[in-house]
Amino acid sequence: MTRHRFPEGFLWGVATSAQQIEGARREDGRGDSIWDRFADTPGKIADGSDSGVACDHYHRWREDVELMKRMGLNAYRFSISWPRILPEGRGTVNAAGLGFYDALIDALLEAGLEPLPTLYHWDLPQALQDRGGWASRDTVDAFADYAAVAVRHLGDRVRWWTTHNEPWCVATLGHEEGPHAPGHTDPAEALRVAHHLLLSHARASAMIRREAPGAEVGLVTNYCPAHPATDGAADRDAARWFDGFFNRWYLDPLFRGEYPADAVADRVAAGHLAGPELPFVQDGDLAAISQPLSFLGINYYSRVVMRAGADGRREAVPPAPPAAVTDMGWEVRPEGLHESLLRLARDYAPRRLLITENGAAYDDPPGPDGRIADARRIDYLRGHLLAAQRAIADGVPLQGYFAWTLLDNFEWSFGYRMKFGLHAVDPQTLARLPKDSAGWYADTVSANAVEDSLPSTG
Ligand code: IFM
Repeated sequence: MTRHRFPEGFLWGVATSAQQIEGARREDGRGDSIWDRFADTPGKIADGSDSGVACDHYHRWREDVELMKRMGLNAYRFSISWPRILPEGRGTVNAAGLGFYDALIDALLEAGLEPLPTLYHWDLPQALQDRGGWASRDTVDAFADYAAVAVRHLGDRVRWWTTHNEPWCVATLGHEEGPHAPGHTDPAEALRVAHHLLLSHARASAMIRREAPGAEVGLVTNYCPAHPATDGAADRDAARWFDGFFNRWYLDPLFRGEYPADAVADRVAAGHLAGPELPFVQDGDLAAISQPLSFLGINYYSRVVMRAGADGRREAVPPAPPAAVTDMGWEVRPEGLHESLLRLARDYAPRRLLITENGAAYDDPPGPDGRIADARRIDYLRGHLLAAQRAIADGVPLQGYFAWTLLDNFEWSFGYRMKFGLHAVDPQTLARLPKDSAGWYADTVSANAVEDSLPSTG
C-alpha cells in the first residue's frame, strides 16, 4: 500500500447547492425559483417530491458546519440562492436572505473552512423566467446586478467566487431536452441561453473584480470525455460531435474567444442555426467572455461512449466490456478524470483547476447496528483521488477537490431517490447520519494523502 500525497495548502471540501439542501421555500421573504415551480408541476420529479424542505439546511446549517469541521475539511463549496437575496430577481434586496449567508460564512471562517460560493446553481428567480429567463439578454444584466449585491455584502470575507455551475445543464437539459427547469424543448433557444450564461459570467466576473479586487473568480463546467465505441470514422465523428457541444461549446469561448467551428457546423446541419453566424452574439461579447479566469472548476462523474447508430444518429452506448455503474447508470471510470485534467491543462492552460464536484450515487441502507457501510462510494472516491493525484504529479495545476456531496439531498428530477451524500438524512426526522465514506474522507483529508489499497468491495 502506498500513500500518494497532495500538495501543501490543497483545498479539501464538499460541495452542495442551495436548491438541493436549504428548503425554507417560503421563509423570510424568499421568492420562488424556477425549480420550485417546475417541481410543483405534476410528473416532473420522479418521486413526486419537491425541495420545499429538502435537508432543512436553512435551519440546520450550524449542525452542517459542524459535520464539515468534524471531517477536518478546509473548504466548502455552496451556492447562494438568487431568489432568497432578490425575491423578484432584481430590485428590492431581501436583508434576511443576505443575513443567512452572512451568518453561514462567519461560521465557516470560524471553523477554518474557506467559503467558495457559486452564484448560480440553477435556481433562477421565477419572476425573471416570467420575463423571458435566460433566453432574454436582460437576464444577463440582472445577473450582474445580483453579483454586485452579493459581492458588496459578502466580498469582505469571500475570496473565491464561482459565477455558474454547469452551464451545459442549464442550456441543454433546461431548454433543449426538458428534464430540468424550466422544461423547454427548443434547441435554438438553448444556444441563445448558453451564450447568455457565458456573457453573464463575463459581466458578473467584471463586477466582482471591480468590487473585490483580490477575488479569485471562476466558472464550473461539467466536463465529460467522449470516446468512440469503435475506431471507425463514423464513431470517431460521433465522439467529436459530443465533445464539441458538451465540452468545447463552453471552453472555447472562455479560453479562446470563439465558438468551435465544427460544433457550429453541426448545429447548422441540424437546423438549430440558419448559418454559421450566431445571431445572439454581439460585438465585444466574445472578448468579454474570454477574459482570463482565476480558476476553472470541473465537475467530473464519468465518460460517454459514442457511436453512429444504424440510422446515422449519434448515440451514447454502454461501454464494452461492461463496466461498473453507479445508481445514476454512470460508468465508474477514474482514469477518465486523469485524462480530463490532462486534456484541459494541455488544450486550455487554465491558471488553476479545482475539482469542484466528484461523487457517486449509491443507496446503502443502514445495517442492523445503524451503520451505513458504503464501500462502493469509498472505492469510487479513492479511485478518483488517485487519478487526481497522478494528474498533479504530471504537472496539472490542480489545487482542490470537493466531494459531491455533504448530505443526501434533492437530486433534481430524480427527487430524493439518488443518494450522493457522505451523510444520510432521515426522511422523517431530517437527522444526519455519517456514512463510512465520511470517516474515510476525513482520514484522507487529515493525511493529505490517498492510499492505493485494494478496493474494499473485493
Ligand atoms: O446534484 C448534481 C449537482 O447539482 C450538479 N452536478 C451533478 C450532481 C449530481 O447529479
